[in-house]
Amino acid sequence: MTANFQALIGGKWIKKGSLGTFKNINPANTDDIIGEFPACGKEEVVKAVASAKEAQKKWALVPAPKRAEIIKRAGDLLSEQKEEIARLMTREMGKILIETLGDVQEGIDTAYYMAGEGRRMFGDTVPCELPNKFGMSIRQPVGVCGIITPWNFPMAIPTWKIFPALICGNGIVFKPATDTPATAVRFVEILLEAGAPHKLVNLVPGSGKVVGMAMLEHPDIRLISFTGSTQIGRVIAQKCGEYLKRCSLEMGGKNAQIVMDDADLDLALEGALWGAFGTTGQRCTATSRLILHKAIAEEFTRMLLERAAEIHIGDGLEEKTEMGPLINKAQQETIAEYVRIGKEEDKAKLILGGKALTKGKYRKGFFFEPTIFTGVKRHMRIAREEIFGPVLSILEAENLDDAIATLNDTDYGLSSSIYTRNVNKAFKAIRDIEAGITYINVPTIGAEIQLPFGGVKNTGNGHRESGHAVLDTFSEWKSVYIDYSGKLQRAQIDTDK
Ligand code: UN1
Repeated sequence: MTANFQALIGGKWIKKGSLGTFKNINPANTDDIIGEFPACGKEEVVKAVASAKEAQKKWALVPAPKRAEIIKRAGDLLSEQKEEIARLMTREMGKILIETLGDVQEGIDTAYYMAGEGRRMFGDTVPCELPNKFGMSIRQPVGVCGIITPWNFPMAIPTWKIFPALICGNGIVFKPATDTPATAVRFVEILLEAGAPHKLVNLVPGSGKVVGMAMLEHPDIRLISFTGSTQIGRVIAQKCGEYLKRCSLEMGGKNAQIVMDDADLDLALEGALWGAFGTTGQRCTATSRLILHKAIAEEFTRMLLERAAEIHIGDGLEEKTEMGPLINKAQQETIAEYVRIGKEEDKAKLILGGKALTKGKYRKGFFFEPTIFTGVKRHMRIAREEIFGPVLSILEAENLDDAIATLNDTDYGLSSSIYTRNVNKAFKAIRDIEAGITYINVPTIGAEIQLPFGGVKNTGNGHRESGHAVLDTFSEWKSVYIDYSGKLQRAQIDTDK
């Protein structure tokens, strides 16, 4: 197994980085060490960038439909190895098998979508204002792209970034999260097997402080695409500002689900459970606030409490498990700290959970109970800060306007949801909710890859992943004017002749 867990720098797999190695641990069972991984440093980043830069020049000349064939093959290989990769992913990051299968599926979907872009990548052809003149816009590569990804979607998120980067003709320096390097290795192996040039794609595992920082400061990395916390995103944005790098950030969320008094409560209940406790709440799209119309608040809270108390917690590879562990000890401590904060905030009431599970079969993992607070008010920290765990804050609203105002009363703006059977209310919510994604009668999680993904306010910096929108991140527009009149024609000046 160890042979698989290497870094890929300049077309060569290496076992050790300049900073040695680090261990990858199963969060459901700390006795289970998945492997040792090279801890890379600046030296490896410099080599990786040089390699990607050189290889990118050739790759940019490969016709996009040919690049697409490689991406399509990568999709096929992901498909063939879906189950095996999903099992490895559950082992390294804890979420349950159906979710890790879904994570790989998201990568497959992106591969096939982006392979299609190889024959599209639409630009514009436009009429020109002068006779015998032609105008069009084409997409060109950006150069070397720095890809920095989180641990919660170890396959989906790297594929969201790397497939579009490749179809647009770019070179890759990829730093996966230190908690999930094994899935990243599998992905890069698949890219090579599918035919991606060895020196074009570089995998540089290591810490954000060292590897990430070296990527930010390297002048030949022209673009950084990052998914992670708003705190780190700010640092990245500042650095990219200093170096005038293009930078696409997908950061935190404090997503809410509204349940109106006319909603199908059973349906809304399924949505709330899945949105809040799926992936143990560790999605940027997770439902961390539930905004209940006051007329149904009591009944819905009772329904939710009953079901949430029954969620089966355990190792994500066991079939009966509905919620796996948190990613690591630090995250377990953070969640416990938020519960402490919640308990101290005036009038918030802990009605379920609130504790790390540390005994019996849970003693070797980073488990946490599904946790629900009621009586939460907009100003409270548990209503405002991203927690990234199985903690749900319930707020009440007087009516639709109040519910939307409560939903919008956050620094973030990624995902949002409303359950209502009233079409007028649904459309008002679509118009007035401040978020990159709004779901009607669907939970806040589960975006499909053919629509743009990203958020407003402190969630993003104006870019989107997925859909064709992501191509705007990974390509530069070039406008082309072709004058076949054989004479100088001056735009804006010779137009009346
Ligand atoms: C994330 O949490 O960063 O929409 C991504 C969803 C998934 C992707 C989540 N398709 O919940």
